[in-house]
Amino acid sequence: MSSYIAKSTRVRSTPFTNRIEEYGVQSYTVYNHMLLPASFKGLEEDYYHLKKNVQLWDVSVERQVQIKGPDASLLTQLMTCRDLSQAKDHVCYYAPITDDQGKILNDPLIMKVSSDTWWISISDTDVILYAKGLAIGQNLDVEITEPNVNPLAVQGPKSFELMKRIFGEEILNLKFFHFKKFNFEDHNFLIARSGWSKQGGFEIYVDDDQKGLELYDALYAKGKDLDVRPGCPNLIERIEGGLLSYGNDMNMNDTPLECGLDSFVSFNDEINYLGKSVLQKQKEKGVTRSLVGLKLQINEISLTKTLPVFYKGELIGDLRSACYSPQFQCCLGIAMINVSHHNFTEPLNLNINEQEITTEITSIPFTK
Ligand code: THG
Repeated sequence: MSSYIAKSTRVRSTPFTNRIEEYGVQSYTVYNHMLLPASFKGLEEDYYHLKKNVQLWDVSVERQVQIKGPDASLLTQLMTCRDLSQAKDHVCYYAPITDDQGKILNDPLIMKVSSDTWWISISDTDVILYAKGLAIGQNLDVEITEPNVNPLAVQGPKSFELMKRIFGEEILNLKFFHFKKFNFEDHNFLIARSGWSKQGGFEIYVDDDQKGLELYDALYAKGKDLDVRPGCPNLIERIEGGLLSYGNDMNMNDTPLECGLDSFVSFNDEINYLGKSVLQKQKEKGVTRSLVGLKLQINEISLTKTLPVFYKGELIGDLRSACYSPQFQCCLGIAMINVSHHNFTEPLNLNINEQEITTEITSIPFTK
């Protein structure tokens, strides 16, 4: 039996919901209290298409928390362990949000969009509440809002050709994780070379619903010969590529150091953020567990909750995401495992879900 998500104002639709329903969205998930398409023709078919062609992704769920005002930089830095003191106003920064214990509350991209305004492009938790709480508690002079901005991602190897047809050759000069304004029919759209896939592409920050729909239709019309299709973040592609998913692979009981995000954690004396002293201690002592990749010698797996992982009867961690990978021809998993059991040289016999599975423990991203 199939089941449906009951729509309401609380589970928000997006400016593109009508289009993707017309084009045959198969399932949704909910992310930031909003509809996120989860499949169109099926997980594997969507995966093969994404790796070869170009897809339009309605990722409106990547909400922007806008921090504006004289204390905007202070507040934004207070929330993230990444050093933003040298942030440029045309670059995206992957910047984990931490609490006072150094635990991860969110893993957004952060962009300085003007001298006193930041956008925090969030994953699935209510960062706006944390920001407001801190601003009130610390008496900061900022205005915190969620503007009507609905990102549309154009992903896949043919995204470059498609975007060139709409925005001209100049868009091809945009470097990875850089952003700039580009014109379409008298409207300037902020566009970044980014997106939650490893297949290349762009994210268009749509700040006008009507113009956004016109742009959506133009991308669709101009991409016919490229086999453009609606799409969405793909579980298989993102696991193969090692893109971590907050709420799945990491949660608010984990620190960035346990999640292998060390390069986004600053211990610079001049930088002040919540959880810094705790993270400093953890860095000195070393973590006791961390995220690893698992290559599981089975042909099928599907998770709806984390699964405990046992080795010789002992609980050594938990499996947080997994799928069958056509590229690696085995199942791939992302798991939090005690460092005492990181064994990168020989396969182990692990017990997961009452099944003995020969498993290779590897680093993330996976390598062949
Ligand atoms: N785009 C935008 N907002 C987002 C996401 C996005 N918000 C939610 C979620 N995704 C945030 N998390 C991520 C995680 C990984 C990446 C982007 C956002 C990513 N990482 C690159 C990688 O791992 O190869 C590069 C990281 C780096 O080196 O800085 O792209 O996708 N707007």
